[in-house]
Amino acid sequence: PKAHKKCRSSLYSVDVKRFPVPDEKVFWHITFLDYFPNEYTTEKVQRNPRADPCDPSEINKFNQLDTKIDRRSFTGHYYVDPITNRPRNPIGRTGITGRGRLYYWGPNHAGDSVITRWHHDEKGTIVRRQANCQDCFKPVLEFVTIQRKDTKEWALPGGMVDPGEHISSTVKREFQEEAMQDGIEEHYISKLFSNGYKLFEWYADDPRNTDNAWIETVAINFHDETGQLTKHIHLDPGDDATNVAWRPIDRNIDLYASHKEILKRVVDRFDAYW
Ligand code: RP5
Ligand code: MG
Ligand code: MG
Repeated sequence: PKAHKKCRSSLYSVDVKRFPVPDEKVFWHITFLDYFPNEYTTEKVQRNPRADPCDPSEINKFNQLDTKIDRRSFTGHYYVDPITNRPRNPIGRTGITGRGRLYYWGPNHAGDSVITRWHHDEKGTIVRRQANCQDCFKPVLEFVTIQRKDTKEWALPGGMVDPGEHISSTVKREFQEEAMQDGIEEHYISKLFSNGYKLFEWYADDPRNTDNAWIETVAINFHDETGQLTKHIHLDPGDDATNVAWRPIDRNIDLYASHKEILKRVVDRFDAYW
């Protein structure tokens, strides 16, 4: 697997330092004798009744569907320490143990939506840009992006799967919460979200990941080929967002967590400009 990056940057939150993990020491099978990560779980998570118990020994369904909580990983079977019963991050070291800000030991499932349409100029023509091949112009896609309140980074609209919730409901609900005004244009939204295409389901390189808790996400593409549907949907930043916008896609875009990798998948899907 590819090594994670964003969960190794020096700080977890303002005052918690991650133990530095160099690129070549990420994977667990590489010996790192003087690896002494800090333990960190926020007070808020420790007190939250909807979060897991503080002692993971109380959980006996790791790597399984635990009633309404899916503790399975897209990466396959993850290791659980036989003494502490703590799950181990399937990608590698993050410089911190505990759960940080995450509710669950092991995988924390999320969903993201990639809403796309073709990028048009003022005259209504699809914009084409010169691609990496000779005399070859490719059409430009645009997507809905939100600016996150927590890190200020631009991101795909998305959020955590509620217990028992189907991923298709998660992505629609989170899009409505983060990118639109409440309860309007339900007809257009339902139409847009009726035809999804799964782009990605894997470990997310999220800055909140720890050695014992991490995010995995399913990203679903909803494409509006003619642009006739999304023109009725008015974007308005919601609870977790300070901004929302349509933005043309290219390779220089910098996004939260694994979202850039997800965008590349949609570009490949439509053979668009990158
Ligand atoms: C990312 O964190 C996922 O891809 C998803 O976008 C997000 C879920 O967390 P919240 O938006 O609920 O904070 O890794
Ligand atoms: Mg969110
Ligand atoms: Mg949200």
